[in-house]
Formats: sequence, C-alpha cells, structure tokens
Amino acid sequence: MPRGAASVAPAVAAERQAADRAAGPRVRVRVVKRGLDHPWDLTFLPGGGMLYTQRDRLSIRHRSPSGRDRVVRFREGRMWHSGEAGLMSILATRSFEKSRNFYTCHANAADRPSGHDVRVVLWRLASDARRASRVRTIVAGLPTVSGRHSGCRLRYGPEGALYIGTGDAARTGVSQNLASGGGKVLRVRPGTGKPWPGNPFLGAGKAMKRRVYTYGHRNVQGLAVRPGSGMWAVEQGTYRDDEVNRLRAGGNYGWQAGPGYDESRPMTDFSLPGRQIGARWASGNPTIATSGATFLRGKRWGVWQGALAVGVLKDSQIRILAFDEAGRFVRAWTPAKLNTGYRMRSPVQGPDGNLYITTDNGGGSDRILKVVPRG
Ligand SMILES: [Ca+2]
Ligand SMILES: [Ca+2]
Repeated sequence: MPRGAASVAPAVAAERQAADRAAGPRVRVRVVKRGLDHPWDLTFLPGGGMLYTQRDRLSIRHRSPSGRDRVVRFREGRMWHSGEAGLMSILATRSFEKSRNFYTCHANAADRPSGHDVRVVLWRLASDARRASRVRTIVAGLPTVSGRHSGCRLRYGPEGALYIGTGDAARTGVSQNLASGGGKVLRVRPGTGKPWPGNPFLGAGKAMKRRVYTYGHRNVQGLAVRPGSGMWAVEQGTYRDDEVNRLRAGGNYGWQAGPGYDESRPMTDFSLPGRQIGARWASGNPTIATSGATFLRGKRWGVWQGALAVGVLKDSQIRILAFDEAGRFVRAWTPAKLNTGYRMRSPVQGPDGNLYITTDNGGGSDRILKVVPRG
C-alpha cells in the first residue's frame, strides 16, 4: 500500500484516524518555570495563583496568575532535608479564600536523630503572599531515618477528609504496625489532624492507629480521587512492582520488609496473616519509580479522560493508565511528547483543565511544565 496521503483508500484513512484517537490526544508542552531544584508538589489557589515547594531547598514559592514568581518566607528552623525527605507535599485548604490557610508535609529535625520525623503543618499565607506563618502542627511523628521512604502526599478525599500518604522510613515492621504512622494512608479531620469519623480503627488506644485508613504500604507517593470510586494511591516498588492501589478503609496492601529491611519480599505478600489487597496495576520487573498522580478530568483529554496520569521518575515520562468502571486495568499509554528527558514528580490538573507537572532532575535544572490537550 503506497503511503502518500492522496492515494490512501478511505477505509485505511478511517483506520488511521481511529488509531490516532486511540493513541490519545495531541498535546502541547510548555515551560511555566525554569531553574528550580526538586519542586515536589504544587497546589492551585482560588483565582489561578499557585504555591509550590522545593524539596531540598526547603522553600515555598508563590506564583501569581500573571506569572510573578516569588519566595514565601516563613520560620521553621527545624525543617530538615536528607535524601528523599525535605519539604514535600503542599495543599491549599478548601477554605483558602477566607482563611488563606494551606498545609505542607515536611521532615523535621529533633535534638537527637532518633526524634526526627515527618509532619503535617497548617500555615497561613499573608495577604501579599510574601510570608507564611505557622498556625499549628496537625500530625507529627511520621517516621523518617535517613530520609529514604519519607512519603509524603496530601490530598483531600471526596468526603472532605485530609488524606496523608506516608513511607515506611526503610524500616522493617513499620508498614504492618498499626501504631506507626509510616507505610500508611492516614485519614484525618482538616484543621486538627484528629481521626476522621468513620475511620476503621477508631476504637484503638493509640492516637496514630485511629488515624489509619489503609496500611501495608512501602512508600506512598501519589494520592488521587477517582470520581465515584474514592481515593487511589500510587507507591514505589522494590526492584519490582510499583503499584497503583484502590483504597478501602482498613485494607492491608501487603508490604512487609524482611529482617534488616530485606527487600526481596513481594510488594503484596498474600502469605501475611489475614487478607491482603492486590494492586490494580503493577509495573512488573523492573520498577519505573511512579510518583504523583491524578485522574484526568474533561473532554479535551479524549480517550485519556478519566484515566490516571502518573508521574514516572526513572523513565522520565508520564504513564497514562486506564481502568474500567469496576476499577480493572484496561490499558496504558506512554506519550512520547511527554518524554522530555525530565524525571516527572507530580502531575496536578489546574483549574484551567491543563496538566501541570513538577520535574525532578535536581541541580537547579528543574521545571514546572504545562501540558495542554489540543482536543
Ligand atoms: Ca501492595
Ligand atoms: Ca494472607
């Protein structure tokens, strides 16, 4: 069959069009901001501005709708960076318009290294967005040791609860220990960090256990609400099996490192006591280092509408994962246009419907990218 457009039979042309549609929407990638260092997460503010973090620089920056991009000064002398730990997730409160409050999840140093933790803090942004003041710490004591596997993702659930995705601090026994906040997805009341009413272990004596929504995670990096299906989580596997999990209250997702943090165990070990919940999608071997994720909303995304866009660190790409109504994995796309040579940390859909992504190459070369579907 000749390849010239003029000689293509109508049936073949129609087939090609169908193949293009199945390949996903055409997208344009723009650079919103350059010169960043490990921007970890971003959150949109009412009116179109955004706040974003830089993990290692322990900085928060505010970007106005007109593109004025400035540092937000704050006092938190013990904020700490080591390896994967630092200033990670950021989330504007739902009352931001009135309260100007937002959350961060970050590592904190103590007098003794054994007291270092990851914590969730509520802040208030000054009216000029140049400063932030600490309102209160709402959850402290999430484990971190070397910085490895420190989580930490913050997102609202459909019921208005605040979800906190955490890491196991590369410590054996943390993920299956319900009294530890590590290797969990916690569900708390916004503003106070108290357990959300209806949490699965509300009768427990330990305060942290009452906050637990799901457990048996290794290092939760992404949280995303699927409309009608509640919260989903993305975590990083060992040498195999990054996972996408659909969360169910009280569920055990099956991670338990062996003695001495032996990582040869499966990411979902069904041989553990009781019932474990298997992943909805797993990378297989090797891992690709999945990170943040969001379910894409809006017709402009074509066949990707409703699919999960996952940031991938190792392969410098965005993986689009489609699930059917029952939550079964259907297919994946790895759009070449979104493979820009940058490790992709956190995709966040903006109020304009476009996808904003923080990159993770380090060395001051990172970016915030904007992906515009042309559908
Ligand atoms: Ca698992
Ligand atoms: Ca079992």
